[in-house]
Amino acid sequence: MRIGIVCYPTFGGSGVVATELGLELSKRGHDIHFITYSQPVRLDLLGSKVHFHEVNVPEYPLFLYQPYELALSSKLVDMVKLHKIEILHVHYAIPHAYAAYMAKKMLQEEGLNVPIVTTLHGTDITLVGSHPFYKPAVTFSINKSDAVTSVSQSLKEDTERLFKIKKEIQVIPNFIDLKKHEPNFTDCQRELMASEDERIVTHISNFREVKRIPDVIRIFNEIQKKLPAKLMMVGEGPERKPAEELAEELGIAEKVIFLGNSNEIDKILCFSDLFLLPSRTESFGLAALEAMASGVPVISSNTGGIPEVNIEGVTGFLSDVGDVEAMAKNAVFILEDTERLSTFKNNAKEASKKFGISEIVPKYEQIYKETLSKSLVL
Ligand code: GMT
Repeated sequence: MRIGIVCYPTFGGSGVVATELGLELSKRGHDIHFITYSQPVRLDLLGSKVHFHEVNVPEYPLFLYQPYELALSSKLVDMVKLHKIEILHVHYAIPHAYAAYMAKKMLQEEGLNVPIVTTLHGTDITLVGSHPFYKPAVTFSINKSDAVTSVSQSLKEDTERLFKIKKEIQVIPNFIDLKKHEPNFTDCQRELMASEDERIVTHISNFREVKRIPDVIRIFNEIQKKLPAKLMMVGEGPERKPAEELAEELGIAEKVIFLGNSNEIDKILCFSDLFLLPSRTESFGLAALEAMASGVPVISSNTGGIPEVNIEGVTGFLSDVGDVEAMAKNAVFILEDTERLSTFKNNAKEASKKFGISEIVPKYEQIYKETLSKSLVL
């Protein structure tokens, strides 16, 4: 199949999932065309089956806001015609599903029928999409998609609760390339980060308010009172500076290492002992799954789709949002006993296997096939 993938190219779960999906589909023989405003961060491999088409938005001083949807829908029309793309898979409803629908209508005028698969990722529904300023457009574009998927059962339920959805939403969980998380001892440089007696606690995110970054620092503060430990903070975003200030204020700055964005999180996770994800809401928690695949147990909040990934008492522990005390207590429980830590690590790795890329990607292929055959009948 010739598949167009639209996503956000930046660090963030939806872009990561879209990129990994495209790469895997190309390995399975499909022709993949990424269409977005810059090359996706995890897309280092362009080849005969993986293409990237940049959406340019010409600046014009009359516009206070440059019209990205317009540029994207025009680019989709051009790329579908030029590369004979058969199906468009858009990740994140805003504004991708909307732009794809406009492209579809324009293409229909020329006698071309290109079905749209929309994958909902979370913030496009729970945080941004349900805002009254966007809601009618988001509802419309979901209902006009030929197929709709969500990355967790919880997100499906949220979408049905927040919008008037007439379309069936199919749940296809996020996935992981388990091979990337196999330990490679030449790359796993634990000794650069901490001494042998220290536990390594890690957090990876885009440092937005929804991730409750101050909770990460406060949980770690309690942990380090009980046992020697370091905290690796991976990512960039508006909450980074306040987090650095909080670490300073608590007197633990030298134990908290800010590493910035990384394309090699497997090389950080391989030496991590525990992952913290205390988010206010999380449709899935891809970062937690990546941690688990590297054999890292997870201390998280019990919100959204996280309980579909992190299993209470098995791969880690889940607590109410904001319950720093409980999260810290559970973290220490896992970290203080080497044998217990090792059991949690094994459990985490084992549980991640059900989200293996080869289990999940065929589900998308199936949806493409069904959607294409339905659209041929119409
Ligand atoms: O978490 C973010 O802020 C990034 C966001 C995104 O759209 O890239 O992540 C969402 O999609 C990920 C991939 O499906 C999910 O794993 C995250 O849980 C989800 N984030 C939220 O729901 C807050």
